[in-house]
Amino acid sequence: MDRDTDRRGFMTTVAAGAAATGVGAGVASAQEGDENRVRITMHDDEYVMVPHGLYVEPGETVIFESHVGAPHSSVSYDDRVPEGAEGWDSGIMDQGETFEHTFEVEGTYDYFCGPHVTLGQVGRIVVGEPGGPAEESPIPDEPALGEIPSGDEIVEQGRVSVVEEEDDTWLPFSLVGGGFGLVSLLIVAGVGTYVWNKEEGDNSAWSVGAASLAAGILLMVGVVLHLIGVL
Ligand SMILES: [Cu+2]
Repeated sequence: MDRDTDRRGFMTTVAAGAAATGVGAGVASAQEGDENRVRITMHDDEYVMVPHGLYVEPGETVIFESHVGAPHSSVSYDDRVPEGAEGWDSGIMDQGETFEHTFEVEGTYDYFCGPHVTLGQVGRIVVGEPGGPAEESPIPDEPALGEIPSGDEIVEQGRVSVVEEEDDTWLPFSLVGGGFGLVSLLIVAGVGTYVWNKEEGDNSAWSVGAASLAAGILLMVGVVLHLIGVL
């Protein structure tokens, strides 16, 4: 192989690394929007709904998204929805899966995550005017963080959350995007250094390449461990 061929190969690898970084950024921006979205997720090692108090207008749809700590579900308490209202049960959802429910009847709705209800993963939705059985007795499963807000508080604030929502929703995705970007660049640097200097028979170049590769692989392991909740 001559040097020009090496250089072309190196630049192709750099481009692939840059593309991988771009994919990471795309993951983050796809999380924007959706005012009526509840993330069924984790914060400070606790299972939480974010937000755990949400106001919607009658006829609006709420999207429940299974997030960190999945599998999760979204299930209404049978006896804590307004009279005449339909309950819901998303079934078990893996991370990234969503479930939608449209709320037609005004009142207060309490709900929980099936796998984590005993760990306090519960939430409340108010549609129009608060009311119904959910307002008449305390929720049977206390939230792991904070308190279930009153219906009036939810109407007043729109969203009530014990979690800084941007931290919770953006951080994992920034970590993933940034982590994979960095991993790509380190692997590109490792392979590139090796290819670039192969002809020279320079052992120090081998060391730089091997160190970058090792760092890239270690980082990737770290990102994966973070994703599955070990780190
Ligand atoms: Cu859960």
